[in-house]
Amino acid sequence: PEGCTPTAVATVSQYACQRRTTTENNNKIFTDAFEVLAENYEFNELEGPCLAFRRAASVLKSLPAAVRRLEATNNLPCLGEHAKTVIDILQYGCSCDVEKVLSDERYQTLKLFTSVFGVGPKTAEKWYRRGLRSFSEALADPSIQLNRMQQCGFLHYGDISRPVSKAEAQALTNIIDEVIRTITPDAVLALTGGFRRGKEFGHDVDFILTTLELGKEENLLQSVVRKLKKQGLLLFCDYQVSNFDMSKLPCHNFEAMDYFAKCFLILRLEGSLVEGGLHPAEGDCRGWKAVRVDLVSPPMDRYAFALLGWSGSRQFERDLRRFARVERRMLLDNHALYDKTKKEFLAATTEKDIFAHLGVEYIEPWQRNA
Ligand code: DGT
Ligand code: MG
Repeated sequence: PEGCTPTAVATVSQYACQRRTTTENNNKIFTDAFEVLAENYEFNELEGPCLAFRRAASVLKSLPAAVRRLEATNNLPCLGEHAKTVIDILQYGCSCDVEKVLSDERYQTLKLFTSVFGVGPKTAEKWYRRGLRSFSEALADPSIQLNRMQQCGFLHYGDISRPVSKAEAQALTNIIDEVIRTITPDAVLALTGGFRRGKEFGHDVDFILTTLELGKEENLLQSVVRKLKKQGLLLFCDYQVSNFDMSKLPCHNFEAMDYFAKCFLILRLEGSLVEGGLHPAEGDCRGWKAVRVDLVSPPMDRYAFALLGWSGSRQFERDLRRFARVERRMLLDNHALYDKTKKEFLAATTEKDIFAHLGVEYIEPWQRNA
C-alpha cells in the first residue's frame, strides 16, 4: 500500500532557526489563513493561540512542496491542533473560521487602523470602541488627537501602504551610503530586514549604520538626518536616543525594542534614482514616492548581534531566542548573548560566531524567511 516504502523522512525542527526557509512559499493558501487567525488573536490579546498559529504557518513555509493531504502534516511539529483549518482548506479551498474573521467588523476595522504608520493595536482598539469605523470618521472625530507620527502616517498613507520594491530599496541604499561617506570615511552600512533576506518587496527599508571606531557612532544618526533634511529628502523623523548600557543586559523581553540609537523615517524618493522607475501606482505622476526607512546605530562591538536581530524574520528571531533559552540556557537579544551556566557574555564579531556559540548550523539570511 501507499506509504509503505521505507524512505528516510527528514524530521522538521520545531525551531525556525533550525530550518531553512527561502522566500518561496509552497503553502501560501495555508499560511495566509493561519496568519489571519494569528492576527485576530493578537487583536484580542490572546498571545498563546496567536503564537501557535504563527508557528504553524512558519513550519509550512519551510516545506519544499505544497501539502496535499492531511496525513502529510502528521509528522510536522506545531501543526496538530490546527488540522481543522488545514482540512477545510484542502476540502473547500478556504476555511470557515478564516472567512468568519475576514468578515468580522472588528477585525476589519483594527486591520484598517493599524495599517496607518504610528497606529498600533491599542490605539486602533480605542478608536474602534469609540465607534469609529473608517479613516474619514477617525479624522473627523474632535476627541481624537493625532500625534506627529500618525499625522504623517495619514498624509503619506497612499505611498507608504504600497510595497517598496527591491530597486527602490537599492536606490535608498545608494542615497544613505553617499550621505554617510561625506560624514566619515570609516562608516559601515548594512541593508537588513526583509531585503537582506532576499524579499522582492517590503513595507519599509531597514538599515544598520555605524562606524569602525567605537564611540564615533554616537553622533552619526543625527548627522545623517541633518544631511537628509538639507537635501530636502526628509518627510518625517522620529529619533530615539541610545540608552544602551551593557550593565542592563541581558534583556528578557524579545518583543521590546533594543536600546540602540535609531530613527523611524519617511523619506522622499525620486523616481529618477530608481532603476526601472518607481513601483507603479495608478494615477500617480508626481515622479516621487514617500518611503518608510528605519535606521539603527549600534556601537561596532555590538554589530553582529544587531545585524542578526534586525535581519528577521520575526519568527526566526523569536525561535532563535527560544532555542537559546530552552535548549542552551542562554539569553540572546539584539545586544548580546549571555550564557547562564557560565555566567558570562559570549563575544561575537560575525553572525556565524553567534550561531556557533548556540550550536546551531549557520543559516544564510535568505534562508531565514520563517
Ligand atoms: P517587511 O514587512 O517587508 O519590512 O519585513 P521585515 O522582515 O523587514 O520586517 P520589519 O521591517 O518590521 O522588521 C525587520 C526586523 O527588525 C524584524 O525581523 C525584527 C526587527 N524589529 C523590527 N521592529 C522590531 C520591534 O519592535 N521589536 C524587535 N525586537 N525587533 C524588531
Ligand atoms: Mg522591513
